[in-house]
Amino acid sequence: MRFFLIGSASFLILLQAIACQKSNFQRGDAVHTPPLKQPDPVTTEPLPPPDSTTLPAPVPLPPDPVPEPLFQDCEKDPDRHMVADLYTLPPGTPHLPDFTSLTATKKLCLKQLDITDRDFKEGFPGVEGLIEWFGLDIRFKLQVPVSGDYEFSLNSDDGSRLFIDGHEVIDNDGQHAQIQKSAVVVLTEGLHEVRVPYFQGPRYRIALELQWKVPGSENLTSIPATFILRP
Ligand SMILES: [Ca+2]
Repeated sequence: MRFFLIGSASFLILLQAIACQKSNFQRGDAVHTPPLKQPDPVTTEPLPPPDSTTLPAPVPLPPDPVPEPLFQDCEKDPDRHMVADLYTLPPGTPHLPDFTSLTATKKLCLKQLDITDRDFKEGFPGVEGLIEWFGLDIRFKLQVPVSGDYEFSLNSDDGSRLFIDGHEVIDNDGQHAQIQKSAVVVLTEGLHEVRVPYFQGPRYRIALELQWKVPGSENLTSIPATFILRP
C-alpha cells in the first residue's frame, strides 16, 4: 500500500513535469516568432530636378508699338474723317494741278493734317506709292463751335491751298521746301466745307500742317478731332 502511494505521487510529478515541458515548448514558439519588419531606411538621395514642363511659362515682352499709318482705307477706320483722293503726278510738276481733270487712283482717310517737316519716307508710311510726285485732294466738314474770327495756318512741302466754303483762304502753292502761311477769316457757328489740295514734288522732305486759332486764344493748335466730320 505504501509503495502504491509513493508510486502514484511519482506518477503525478512526472505528469506535471511533462506538462511543464510542453508549456515551455509553447512559450519557446513565441520566442522564435520572426521579428517585426523594420521600416525602410529614409533615403538621402537628392530629388530629381523638377520637370521643366511644369514651370510657369515666361511672360512675353509686349511688342514694340507699330506707328499708326497716317493714311488708311476709309472703310477700315470710320474714325478718320478727313477724306483724300490720291493722284499720281508727272515728275517735274511745278505746282498744284487741276484735280478735276485727273482720275484719282485711290481714296484714303486720315485723322489730322499734322505732318510736320520730316524725311519723306516717314510721312506717308503704309501706303504704296506715296513717295514723291503725288497729289492729295483733302476734304472734310469743320464744326465751328462759335461765331468769330478764326486764324488758319497752312505749312507744307511742297504746295498746298486752303479753301473754306469754296473760297480760297490761303495760297501756299509751288514746288518748295516747307513754307508756313496764315490768314484770318470770319466764320459763323455751324458746319463749313473745308478743302486742302496738296502735292508732294521731289524728295527728300515733306510737310503738311493745318492749324487754327479760335476766338480768344493766343495759340495755334491742331483742329480737335471732335470738330472734324466726313464731307
Ligand atoms: Ca518735297
